[in-house]
Amino acid sequence: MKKYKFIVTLLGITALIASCGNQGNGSSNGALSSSAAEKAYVAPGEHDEFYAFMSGGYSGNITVYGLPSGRMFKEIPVFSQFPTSGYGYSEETKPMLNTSFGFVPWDDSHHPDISQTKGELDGRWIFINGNNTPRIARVSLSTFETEEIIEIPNSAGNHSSSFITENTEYVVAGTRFSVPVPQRDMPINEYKGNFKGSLSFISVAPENGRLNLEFQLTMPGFNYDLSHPGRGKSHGWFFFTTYNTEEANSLMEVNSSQNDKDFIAAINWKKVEEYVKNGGGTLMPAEYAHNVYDEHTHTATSTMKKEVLTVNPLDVPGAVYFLPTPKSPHGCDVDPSGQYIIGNGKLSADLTVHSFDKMIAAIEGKKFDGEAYGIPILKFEDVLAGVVKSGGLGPLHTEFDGKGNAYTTFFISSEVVKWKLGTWEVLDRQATFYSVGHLMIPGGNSAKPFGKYVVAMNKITKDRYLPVGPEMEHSAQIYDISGDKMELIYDFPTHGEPHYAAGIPADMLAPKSKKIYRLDENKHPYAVLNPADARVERDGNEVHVYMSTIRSHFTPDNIEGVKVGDKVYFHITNHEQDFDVPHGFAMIGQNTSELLVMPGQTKTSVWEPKKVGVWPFYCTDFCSALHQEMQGYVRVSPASSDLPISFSLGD
Ligand code: RUQ
Ligand code: CUA
Repeated sequence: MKKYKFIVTLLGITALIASCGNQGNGSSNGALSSSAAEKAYVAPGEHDEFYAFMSGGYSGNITVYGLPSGRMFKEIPVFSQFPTSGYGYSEETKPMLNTSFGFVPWDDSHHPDISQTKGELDGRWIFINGNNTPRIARVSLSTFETEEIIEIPNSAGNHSSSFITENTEYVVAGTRFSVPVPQRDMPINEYKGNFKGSLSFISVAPENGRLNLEFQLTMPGFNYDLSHPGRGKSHGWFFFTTYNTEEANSLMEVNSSQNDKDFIAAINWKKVEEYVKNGGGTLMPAEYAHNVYDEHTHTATSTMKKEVLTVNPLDVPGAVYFLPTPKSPHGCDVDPSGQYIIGNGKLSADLTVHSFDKMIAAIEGKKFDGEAYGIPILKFEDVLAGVVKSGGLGPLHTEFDGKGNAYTTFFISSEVVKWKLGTWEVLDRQATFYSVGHLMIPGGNSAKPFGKYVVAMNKITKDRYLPVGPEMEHSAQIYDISGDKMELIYDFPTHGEPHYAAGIPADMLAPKSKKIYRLDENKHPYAVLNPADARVERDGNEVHVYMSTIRSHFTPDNIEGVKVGDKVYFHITNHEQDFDVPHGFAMIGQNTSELLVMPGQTKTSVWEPKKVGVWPFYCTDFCSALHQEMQGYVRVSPASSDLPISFSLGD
């Protein structure tokens, strides 16, 4: 451990020397402010400057952090069941995880993206993709709860997702793995020419965020890895990196790395949209779930959709072009002006920067270099704006600071490299610990980045923290980028595997963060709005408990007349109307998780009693000095019993 401290100290000294030698641009590089600890320190009781929403990778969720403190505020359950709140366990939220494959209680979440208006963050919603069972989720940035999940048919490994257009017209989802479309029984080695890659455009209703899968472009069977929207001058276009243009289906690490160049696919979605509005496209049978959570009934519903509109790119001339891009590109990033499209060939050292203006000129001049499945390929030299001779290895992702600089991560050489847009010169490089994947600057994927910090999200942790067995949480580092040189100011563990993240100034979200649900707006069909209406009703072998909670009791708290073989529904309404006073509910032997019921909310927990006896339930959240008294009993009689239902409180 001492050794590492020593190295860190050395690095600190190096940074200090570097910043001393660079007095050009003043204040933030001065000797006093070079105290890294001070820059990351947010005093107890003080609030952070930014929210950072990190994808949870194989946790399926999103975690919320503060910047620059690196403090974790919340885990928002999205694609995974979450016993901490009862998400995916309560009757109300189970439909959120419904899919055409049935109930899928997990996913792999990669790329959060915050809604935008005119290319700038607007803080209404955050979207994220489920990679494994293709889905897109919309999370409210006032309740910080998942409100909607839509499944994507004809997709597999939903990875070039979920990125949004400049005015949140669409959230875009692309398939990483091409598959037979429609799915069918066929030999795998007949992949080439037969499998397809679907790029899906999901509209977002401006008033309430509702998602609708408008159309799917049926592209050649490549792997569509990442994507980003055009903005400003390139608004109306969307760019996707591809790899495996070889269309290999086995030993991919060799066979899909044969071509010197793969493509960035440039999609003029406005053209496709117009084509579709004029009746273009083919309706194809499909099956995909659309799940919506209603804030007033506190309940989700799942609807199975039956059709999807597919578009053959060859039917929309001028809508799709390929830009040759070296060496199996991964990241596909667009600068804040919309002029530069950066493709990071993960097997190369150099970054390829394409020019939007040059692309348009080449298209207008009809200067093509052949075609792939009928889609015109532009000439590499005609669209190239420049090459960044990075000196690093394994470039992955790029973000922007809004001051004319770009920052690219290098997985193999474990570093972030800062370079200048337009001159392509490398300005600075800082080590990451270790093997960095994505990086994030708040607003770094918009027309208006807030270029004060960059967060590097690493794949390998190794010796950064105390060992905790073979598996470590992934590490992240925060760098201050307000000066000429990046300065490492903090290092913190994350949860799951944060692929991408999205950040936003705290003052855009904090004032509108919801504090309670209003009881008088509760439209849950099983809500108890007045404790006097609390009751227990039998309906065949179903028992419905209409229960209310307030510090510090359940109403009712003694229930008799329940029998073995019954199915007992506890519908629990929290009557608190104070910020941060949830009550919990847990029943002994229940085959599900506890529930955490927010003030004004109703949630339902199911219990199927298996044994005769008197069984307790209790509140799981320490809600008051008398929280330990917040408990009750259910008497369970034999299946043959004819004891009638009765219930009480205080007698
Ligand atoms: S990935 S580390 Cu976005 Cu899933 Cu690049
Ligand atoms: Cu309610 Cu503890």
